[in-house]
Amino acid sequence: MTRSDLLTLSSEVESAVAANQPVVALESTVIAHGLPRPQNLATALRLEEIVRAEAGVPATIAVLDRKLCVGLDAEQRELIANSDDVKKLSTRDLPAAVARGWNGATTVASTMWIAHRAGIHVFATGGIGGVHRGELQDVSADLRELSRTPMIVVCSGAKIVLDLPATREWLETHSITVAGYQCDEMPAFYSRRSGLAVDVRCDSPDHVVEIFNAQRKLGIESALLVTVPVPAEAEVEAAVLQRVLDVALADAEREHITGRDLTPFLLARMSEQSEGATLRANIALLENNARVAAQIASAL
Ligand code: PSU
Ligand code: MN
Repeated sequence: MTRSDLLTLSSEVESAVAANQPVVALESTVIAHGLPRPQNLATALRLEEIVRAEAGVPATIAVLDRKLCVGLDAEQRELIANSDDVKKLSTRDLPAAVARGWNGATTVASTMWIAHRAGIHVFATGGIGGVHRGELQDVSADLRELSRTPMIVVCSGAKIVLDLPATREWLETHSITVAGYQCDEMPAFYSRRSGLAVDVRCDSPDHVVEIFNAQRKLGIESALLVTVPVPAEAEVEAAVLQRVLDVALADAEREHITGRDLTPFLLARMSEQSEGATLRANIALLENNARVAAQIASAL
């Protein structure tokens, strides 16, 4: 079996890629492990609708029945959202998932890996993984994949649960250009501000495309990270955010939560503690990022 036998594009995505139409890749870990039921399935559907409303073709990615699936049908989407037997698969897990027939949702890292090989150039997500807080050197594979995959990744910065200054430094060291979409500061997921500068401000999809094209001309093989702040009306107030973050981090430490379970645990705990305010922000920024990504894909 070759790599292309493993890669299955839905017919819609396949013809859109072949015809150079705007396609936006979407990840599935946020559906399976990042959001609670039933909002997860509703959000997955909504993100696809938003991409379509901007004349784009959505390509949600997951691993099902030993295939890297690009573009899911309704049944596959429901399985990812509602089955208890869906693993969180990062790039390192793809070989085992294919060999053992594990069904799984893809993270930012593995979604990029697959989307790039499917010929897709634009990907929308919520927040990327990064350098975790604390003593242990827990660095998300999302960062490494960003450093070696030439794609436009639209997000709201790195997740607030991370060590944001350390994550910012990692992006710089590995030559990942960070653009601020209508902002001068990297957003911090549920919050519009981080105090960390972006490398360049982009005010329109065309500005983003100009930089992406320059990267290609220069032969720079890393991603262009386009950071978009959460819409102001959904931003979580700083004091609330600090309180729920402190509780979540302390609970994770006490319960010895580590590895792939850490991010989903922290997000769920913050949502409980904030009476859903962080969940509302998460959904709002995902929707907004899908829209911006589709506009960028159209401009490309
Ligand atoms: N963004 C969200 N919710 C999420 C994630 C991103 O709004 O759940 C997921 C992404 O799939 C990302 C993963 O790749 O969290 C990072 O996990 P880790 O820190 O274990 O690498
Ligand atoms: Mn990790």
